[in-house]
Amino acid sequence: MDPLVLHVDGFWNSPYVFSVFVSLTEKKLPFETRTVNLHERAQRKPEFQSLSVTSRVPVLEHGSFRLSESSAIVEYLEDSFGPPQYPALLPAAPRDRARARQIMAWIRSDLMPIREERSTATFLYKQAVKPLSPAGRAAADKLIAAASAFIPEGRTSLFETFSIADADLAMMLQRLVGNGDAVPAKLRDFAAAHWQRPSVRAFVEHERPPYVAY
Ligand SMILES: N[C@@H](CCC(=O)N[C@@H](CS)C(=O)NCC(=O)O)C(=O)O
Repeated sequence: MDPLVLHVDGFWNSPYVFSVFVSLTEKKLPFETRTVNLHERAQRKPEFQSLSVTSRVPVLEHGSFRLSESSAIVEYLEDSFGPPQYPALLPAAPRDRARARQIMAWIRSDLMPIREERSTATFLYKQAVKPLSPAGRAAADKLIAAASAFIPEGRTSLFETFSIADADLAMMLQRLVGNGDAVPAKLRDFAAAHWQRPSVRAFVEHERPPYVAY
């Protein structure tokens, strides 16, 4: 098999890197990681620019093929290493697959005040945070309403089996849960269940250098 190399941010706190790292780990694929120190603007170096084209992490190398954009990488992994030989990242039923993609696209394109006021560094590096601003609270309420609608009652997964949309949604909810913001019990249970998942632990517990704000 062509070797797989994942280019990650130096602080291991990119939610997009997280999604791809968890996908590779769930599929039990052997892969190496290479760090790109964004705070040193290493993404602008010509060698990374030519590799990534877009100068952002994550980038997956699979042999001579290079791909950026986390959702494209997840889909590529699912197409290249699909079930039944490898564990699935997306549900099998078309409507569930579409819902998973909807949630993934929404998480990547909305809720900016939460991403700003509750950056992943706040809980992965345990930084002090201020109370949510009115815009942050409005975004939190929107996240809580949508997640409550998406997650079926009595379940700690979106669908019958794990999907990468679960991990993405858990990471977004963890921004609130991990900072002590009020979240309904159903969503806390959902986030806690996924936070214990071995693929998620492997990312959360990965060694990190001291954080430098940039
Ligand atoms: N839509 C992209 C977002 C990737 C992204 O924003 N990566 C950030 C790190 S979290 C990055 O590389 N920033 C460096 C830059 O934009 O210069 C994805 O899903 O992969």
